[in-house]
Amino acid sequence: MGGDAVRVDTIVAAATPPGRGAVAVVRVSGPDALPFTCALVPVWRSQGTGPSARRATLALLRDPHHDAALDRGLITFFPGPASYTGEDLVEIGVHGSPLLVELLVEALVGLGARRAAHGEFTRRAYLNGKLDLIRAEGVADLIEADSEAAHQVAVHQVEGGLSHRLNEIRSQLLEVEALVMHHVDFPDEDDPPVPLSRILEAAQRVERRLEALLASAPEGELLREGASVVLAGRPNAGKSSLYNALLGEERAIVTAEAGTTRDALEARLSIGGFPFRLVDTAGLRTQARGIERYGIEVAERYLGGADVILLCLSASWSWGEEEEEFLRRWGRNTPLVRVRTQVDTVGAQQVPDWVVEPGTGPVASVSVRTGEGLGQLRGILKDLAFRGIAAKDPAAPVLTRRRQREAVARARDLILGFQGALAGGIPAEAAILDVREAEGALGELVGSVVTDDVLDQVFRRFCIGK
Ligand SMILES: Nc1nc2c(ncn2[C@@H]2O[C@H](COP(=O)(O)OP(=O)(O)OP(=O)(O)O)[C@@H](O)[C@H]2O)c(=O)[nH]1
Ligand SMILES: [Mg+2]
Repeated sequence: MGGDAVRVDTIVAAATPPGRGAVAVVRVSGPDALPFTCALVPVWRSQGTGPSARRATLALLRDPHHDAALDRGLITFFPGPASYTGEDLVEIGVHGSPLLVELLVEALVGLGARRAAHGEFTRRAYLNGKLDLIRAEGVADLIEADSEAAHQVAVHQVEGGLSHRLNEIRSQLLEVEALVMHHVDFPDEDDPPVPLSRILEAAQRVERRLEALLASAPEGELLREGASVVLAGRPNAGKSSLYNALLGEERAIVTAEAGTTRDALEARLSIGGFPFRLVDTAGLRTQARGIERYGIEVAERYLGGADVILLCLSASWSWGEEEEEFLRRWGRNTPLVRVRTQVDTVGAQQVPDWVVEPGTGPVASVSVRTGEGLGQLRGILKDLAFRGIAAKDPAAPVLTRRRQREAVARARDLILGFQGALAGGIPAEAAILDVREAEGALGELVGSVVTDDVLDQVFRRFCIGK
């Protein structure tokens, strides 16, 4: 964090995305936010007045250096500390023209403002104690969310749900520490006021809560990234057709010719409110050569990183050695759905043996012609990738980032180490260091003690103007 000597400057950026629109908003934050803004408004400049606080005021804006009219703007002044950044902050709404926004920003830069870096407004909000680091990350998640589930988790994170849970756990760790101190205060008594068993129980309670949070991490991270679903199977199995049907648009080329798809195609979509990345791949066949062989290698790369695999096979084909080999290679570590495609081409009663083979995971029967089975397949996908989160209370805290998962895992390992040490006869006053370190790891996570590196890492991926 900045030392005393650092003078805080005034920053400026467009808060709305680039491009044309009804309105665009430029934000100015810092000690000179108000004087810089007033310098753009001739009536205020000449009369020495300005906007009233927290009230939108319409005023004509002029660039004082070029003496050129900019636009009539809607100006709202939020005096610090009751503002997003905690500093004096002005929002200037103008017509949504990219050129106008640039001229307005330039005029403010001409007056002495600096163009803001990525996430600098939120970083200032954090440094001024307006929100903790977890909530700041929630702000980024909220902006990026492209599925309802990711949005819900982000809203609760911004509102402080995860921070609250982490702070509860931190105070439980402090309680464990207090118990230990109480325990060691009476070294000569056979019956100390706090028996070891009570300390162990308290430590186990913390451990269970950390475990519960950690259990949410794999799906929480998928909520941000989207679960990758890879379509695989022999040429002409109907993979591209299914890809298009799930996306609801004709994105991939479909032909009756085997080997149509050569490259991997990837698209984001939301299924039942959950985010997915759907990948269409080249048909797998062992005899392939040249460009087709290359397509298969690309497919294999995607299969290696898949969260769910859809192994497609026409309902009229029989299960072969290729499918067996595929299962052996890819089906062990990744959830796999056997998809019977083109079911409209066979009679309803005609169910091949491979469908009823037990123990090989779910089966879906689909037709892109009739739409049959697509809803069921969507349900299976949602279940395989997001069962845990889907079953939870939407307000339950979820870890959505590696930074969060790693800190919580470290705290969990330390508390396990503490329990092991106590059980192994290490004196409690020595073992307590692990508890303190665990508390420190969670403290760093919420941002009560933090280095510039961590801040850079968190705010780098924000957009400018946020
Ligand atoms: N009747 C019927 N035909 C289908 C269905 N799905 C796919 N087809 C047909 O099957 C053929 C192959 O479909 P594709 O989607 O290109 O198959 P693919 O697995 O992507 O094939 P490659 O890219 O060559 O590996 C096309 O002629 C499709 O029209 C279906 O549900 N019903
Ligand atoms: Mg294809």
